[in-house]
Amino acid sequence: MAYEVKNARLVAWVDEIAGLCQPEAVHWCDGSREEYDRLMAQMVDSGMAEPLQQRRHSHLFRSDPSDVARVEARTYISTTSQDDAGPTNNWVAPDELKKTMLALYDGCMKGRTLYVIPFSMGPIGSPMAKIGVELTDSPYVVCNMHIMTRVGADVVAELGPDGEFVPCLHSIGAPLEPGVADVKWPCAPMEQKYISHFPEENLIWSYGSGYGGNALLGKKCFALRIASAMAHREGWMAEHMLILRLISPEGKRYHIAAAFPSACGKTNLAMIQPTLPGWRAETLGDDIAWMKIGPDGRLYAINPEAGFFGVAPGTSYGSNPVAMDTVRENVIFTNCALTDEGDIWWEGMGVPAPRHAIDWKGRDWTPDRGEPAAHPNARFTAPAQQCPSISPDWEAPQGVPIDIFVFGGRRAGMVPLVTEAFDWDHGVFLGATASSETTAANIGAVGNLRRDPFAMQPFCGYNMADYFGHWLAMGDRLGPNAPRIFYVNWFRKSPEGKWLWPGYGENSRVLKWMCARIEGKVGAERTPIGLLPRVGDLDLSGLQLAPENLVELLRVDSAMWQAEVPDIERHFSQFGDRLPPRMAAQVDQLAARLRESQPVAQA
Ligand code: GTP
Ligand code: SPV
Ligand code: MN
Repeated sequence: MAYEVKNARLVAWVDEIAGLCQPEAVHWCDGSREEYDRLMAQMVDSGMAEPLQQRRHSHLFRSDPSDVARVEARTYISTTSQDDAGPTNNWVAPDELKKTMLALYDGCMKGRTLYVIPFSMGPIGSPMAKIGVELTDSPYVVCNMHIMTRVGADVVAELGPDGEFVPCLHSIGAPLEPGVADVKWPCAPMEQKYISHFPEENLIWSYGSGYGGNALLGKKCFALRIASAMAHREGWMAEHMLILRLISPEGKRYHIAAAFPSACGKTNLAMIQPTLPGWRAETLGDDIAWMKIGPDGRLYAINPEAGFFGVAPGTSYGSNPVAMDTVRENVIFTNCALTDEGDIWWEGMGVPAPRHAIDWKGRDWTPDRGEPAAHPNARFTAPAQQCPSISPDWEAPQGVPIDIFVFGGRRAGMVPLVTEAFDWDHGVFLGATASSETTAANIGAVGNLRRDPFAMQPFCGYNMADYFGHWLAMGDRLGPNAPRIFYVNWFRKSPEGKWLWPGYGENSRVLKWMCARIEGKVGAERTPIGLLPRVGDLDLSGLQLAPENLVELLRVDSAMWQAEVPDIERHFSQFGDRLPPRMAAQVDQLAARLRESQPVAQA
């Protein structure tokens, strides 16, 4: 061990888990480059990892075809009372779930090493940072955690003899019997997978999956599900949000935090290269924001992560050049295709498909195959600090003050390009009723419309109705310092299935309108669903956009929205008495505005 562990609770817990899981060895991780390289070399030897000839210090992994994304159906919020988990979470009573999982954990690490990963979410020493310790039998998880979090001796020192940490137990659920050859991506069958959270004791138990948010427990499990429950108790916020600094030509800074569901554009917006002359952007985070009210009464955000676990397909020099430059070296690629030259490739990379490649399942692939070479949820794991647009303040311990909240989703129809909330309560209503078509980031059907409130449907560690109430309470505390709230939809399609809006860097035009709204420099039209830019309010200089597209992007179809009201009522009715009355009032107000539907009044 490269450091001394004085934390008695940690030592006792590691002993207890080692006794339960019966690993062959226990290794305390120090987070060093040497450790990373040693584990990678072992995984290259075992055939699990493929070093990439064309990218320095980078490797490709192929997961088991059954283990390619988060598993919401196997994810549990285990509270004493089911009501505290609420209707949007899977629930099993803690005693019962623990009994089931203890049976699975019994001897589950036989023939493997138990790695102890002390990690910090947030810059070490930041008043907003929190410490976790992940125990895992996956060296792939260790290397990913090296990139995604801050790992090592500094964390153990910060923890001290009696510091608090969140215990995060992870096993791939594939004990290795003596003499049996390992498979390349060991994991357990679906019905044995459990991604379990015990928010009443800040505890995480994950079993059976080695992929992404199921296994890198600092991310969704800790920084969102457990942290959201902590934040509710303690009066702060843990959100599925990117953090972006937008700088106007005059040098004025705006900090934007935006919540879109998985695979709906957070990483892309976080790394935006504004197409509007003079506007610049800096990246602070691409997936999670922890926010607290500062001494000046404003809301300050930090990114608890240290890397990006980004969607690969669709990432190109055309769509996201910053991401392309971020993944040139020191990267872990998972489920991308491998070219004959020893580089990775994916659909939508903006370069022609290779004539031959090895696909994500490890098979020979040619473009005529009729199947994608990369899995739609193929990912890159890359250090944030090597992102060319990373903000000099991305590790500022106090965070950055948020001016603008943006919610959104992926909707081919109806939802306009951008809407501004009338006020905080209405903004919370927009977040609470957010809807999106499902994506490959979860195992399950893709393209199904569902409500995904605040992009937190899969990540809220307590009753979602109480979460709405928490947002209302935070707004009350913030008062005039509350960020302004907007709702966007980059994903409108024509009847022929073409994007109506170019997206990516051109989204800066929408962001500019938001900033101008804050400054009171631009108008808006009052519609039943919120404040919308009029055609002349958006800066579209230099953009070739068909006028009929723009009209469609900014159109509010009252009849369609009227049909949406019963669906919103159904969505809210699942919360029963627990729904804050202020949210119920918002539905009534929306219905009334739609009935009246008085067009065009100036805001
Ligand atoms: P998670 O990591 O799962 O939380 O996803 P994310 O929200 O960070 O999504 P990401 O930015 O990785 O985008 C997912 C997909 O949406 C990619 O294929 C992008 O190319 C695509 N996308 C992102 N922004 C836009 C946009 O403005 N317009 C269009 N048409 N597609 C976009
Ligand atoms: C998401 O699904 O929102 C992700 C990827 O960011 S994962 O870490 O797998 O949850
Ligand atoms: Mn995400």
